[in-house]
Parts: sequence; structure tokens; C-alpha cells
Amino acid sequence: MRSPLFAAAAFVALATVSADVKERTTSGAASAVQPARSAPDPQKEERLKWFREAKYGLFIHWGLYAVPAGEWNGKRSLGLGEWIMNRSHIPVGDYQKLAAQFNPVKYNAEEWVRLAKDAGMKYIVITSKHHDGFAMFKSKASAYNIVDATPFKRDILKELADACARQGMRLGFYYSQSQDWHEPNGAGNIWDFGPDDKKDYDQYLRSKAEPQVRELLTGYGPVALIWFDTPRMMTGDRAQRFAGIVRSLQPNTLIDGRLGTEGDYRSTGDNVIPHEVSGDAWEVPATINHTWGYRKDDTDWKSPGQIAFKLIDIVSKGGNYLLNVGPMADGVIPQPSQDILRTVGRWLQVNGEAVYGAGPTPFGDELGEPSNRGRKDVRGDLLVYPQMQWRVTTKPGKLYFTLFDEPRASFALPRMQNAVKRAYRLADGAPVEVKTENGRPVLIIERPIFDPMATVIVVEVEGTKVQPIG
Ligand code: H79
Repeated sequence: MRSPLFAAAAFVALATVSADVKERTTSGAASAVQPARSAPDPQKEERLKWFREAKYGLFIHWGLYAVPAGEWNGKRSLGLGEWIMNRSHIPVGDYQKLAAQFNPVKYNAEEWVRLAKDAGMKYIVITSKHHDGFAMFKSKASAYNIVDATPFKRDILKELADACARQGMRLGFYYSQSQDWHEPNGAGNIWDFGPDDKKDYDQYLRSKAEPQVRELLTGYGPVALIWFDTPRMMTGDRAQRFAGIVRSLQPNTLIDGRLGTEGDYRSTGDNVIPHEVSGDAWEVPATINHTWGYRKDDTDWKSPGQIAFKLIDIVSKGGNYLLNVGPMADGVIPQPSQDILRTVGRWLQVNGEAVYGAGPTPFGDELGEPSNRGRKDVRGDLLVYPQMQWRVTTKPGKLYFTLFDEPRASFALPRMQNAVKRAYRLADGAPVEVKTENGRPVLIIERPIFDPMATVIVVEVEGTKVQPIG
């Protein structure tokens, strides 16, 4: 049990780190530092409205790398599935032969969108071109694309865009603007083309990356966002050129946090969930197993309960969760991924009020306490022992306590100025008894607990905004 003194220290430390975190780079591999935040921008806030409500999205990493699926020449290639070309230093001439084998006859865009809907996700982001340089859409800028280079010949993105339009799902495109291992002048492929600083990088940007981003914003209807990644060499006006293309073609399209200039929202590092609350718009991109692109040997799936915890944890800190699946080369999303997403989706169907459009915790002590006496690690991150028992999200006049463990005793509410009006279970509306113990309101929670994965108790309070004490 933590002492009140330590709790106070934790609060200060957590508050301190948030200021630092805002300033530092957020991409897993990015070297560009996030620019300082500028003055509030009403247009940006308008663009962000849906994003701030949405909270939960489906990330899809799909490309030629689904064919080798983590194995090259009969040997396992360790690491992320979509990095196989880089990890195994596969020459362009060999890797591009995968295109002739890419024939995902079981691909069904309507089913994918249906899955995202069943999962309770409010937007989809799919790789239009990953670092390997292969475009999953018809492109005039490069013949290395799904229509011109594969036996499949169907424009995967167009089919997905049409299905999203039909089913009312927002769609965004991941686009690797900097790394392109297929192009002599793209960043990243040093095994075929030598060091990046000897390349005519702007030639690559002008002839492929910029035209392709233009294509994505003209041929596929309204684009919810462009998800740029690893902003290597995005110096000078390069990042701004991409921003200009996006803003001029579709002013409502969001730009993520990894372009290399200020985007509309902040991206955390891959699979990094911050320890503290932030009112900025931000998003955690994360894997459902360990890889983004399909690997046949990675079956270490997160459980539905783990996914539900991460979602609520992120929402209680003010962010969005962009959870990835890696479809196989035949066009099927691995069945375990589908089952996990649908299980969380069923929970959200009952408990979504605590998630969609919900605000962060007004408290914060429940998130955890600093380890290592509050010292930071080499990246400037505070090491924290997270508390995993419960999280809280908010709407005006309401607190949603999501309990992940069966409380062993009555549940003392965090101290606040607001009086408690009543409490009830979100799933079925059953009232929850509120008592006063030692001058504090406590919830008497029935055991066994209603939903062992996660039970939401709504606490209605006086006033719209909760004022914590201490
Ligand atoms: O698209 C997903 C990743 O492929 C991409 N971001 C997410 C959303 C990403 N790009 N770079 N990184 C993540 C950082 C990659 C680091 C590593 Fe590696 C790749 C570690 C192992 C393989 C580079 C190559 C560093 C060591 C070997």
C-alpha cells in the first residue's frame, strides 16, 4: 500500500514528465524531434473532432512481406515481419519477385470493414506503401504496385475505400514517405544502393513519394488521415511539401505525428503507452501480437482482456488506440486476431459509453507510481510501476470506473469536491450501493463481479466537472 506522502510525490513526478514528453521525438525509429507546440489552431481542432471522439482504430499492415511471412530461404528472419527485406538484406531484384506470388484471392474488403465495425473500431488505417516501396494501390508514379505488378491486379485500397464508404467507416492511409527500399534514391536501402547521404533524395521524393501521396488524396474519396512514419531526412522544406499536398487536396485530412513537421496529433512510439494524462490529441500505434506485417511464427496474441485494459488505460489518459492486424498473403486476417477483436467488440457494445467521446481521468494516482525513486531512464521516460486494478474515464457529471480486478473490499472513491448522486453498473443499469466510510464515499461492489474481464460502474456526481482533492 502506498502512503499518502508517496502518492503526492508520484503526482508531482508524473506531472513533471508530461512536459518533457511533449518535446521529444515520438517515433520508434524517428530521429526528427517534434517541434514545440504552437498557438491553438481552431481549424486543427475542428479537423480533430471525430478523432478525439473515436478512440479506437484498426491498423492494417499488409504488403508483399506477407508472402515470406518471416522466413527467407528456409531460414527464420527475426524481427518485424514487414522489415524482412532490410533484416535479411534481400536485394531489390529478389524481393520484387514476391509481387508475382502475391495473389490474395480471399481478400474481401467488405468483411474487413465488417470486422472493424464488430470490433467497435471507428477508423481504419492501412499501409498504402511500407518501407519496402510496394504500393497496394494503382499508381502512375511507379509500376511497382498491386495492379501493375501482381497477378491479382485489383486495387486493394480502392476496394477498401468503397467498402468503408458503404459501411460508414473512416479510412486513412499509412505512407512511408522517407524510407523506400525499392528506390535507388529512397532512404534506407544501403545494401543495394549505399549510404543515404550519397543519394539524390529529392529526386525520389519528387518522382514517387509526393506524386503517390497526391494519388491517395485524389482517387479514394475522403481520406481520414495520412499516417507518415520514420521521418528520416525530412529536413528543410521536405516535410512541409507533404503537408502542403495534404492540405491543398483534402483540408480535412489529418496528418499524424511522424511526418517530420508538426502534424495534427502526436504519435507515441510504437507500442508505447505514456504514463501520464495529456490533453493534446495523441495516438498509440500498437500490435496485437509482436509484429505488424504477418509472420507465421508469431502466435503470441494479446488476450481480449489485455486489449480492453490498454484501450481503457489509453482513453483514461486522453489518447487513441490504433491496434494492428497483419493479414496473410491469401487475404485473410488471422482467425485468432479476428476472434480477439470481436470479443473486445462485444464488450464495447455494452460498455462503449465509457470509451467513445469520453474524457481522461481527473485524478491520476491510480495510473501507477514511479519506480527508481522517480529518476528517468536514458530516453527521459519515467519508470513506473503501473497499477492495473482500475481506470476512470469521464463525461459531464459522470465518472466511469472500469474495474479489471474483483475488488477485495469496498471500493473507496478518489477524493473529490463533488458529492456523489448515485452509482450503477453500465452493462445492465443495476444500482450499486454507495456508503460513507471514514467520511469518504465507497462503492459496495457485488461479488462475484459482474464481468470478470472488465466491469464499468458509473458514478454520477453533482456538477459537470469533477474537482479532485489533493
Ligand atoms: O510500420 C510499423 C513499423 O514497421 C514501423 N512503424 C510501425 C508503425 C517502424 N519503422 N521503423 N521502426 C518501426 C523501428 C524499427 C526498428 C527495428 Fe530494426 C526494425 C528493430 C528491428 C527491426 C532497424 C533494423 C533497427 C534494427 C534493425
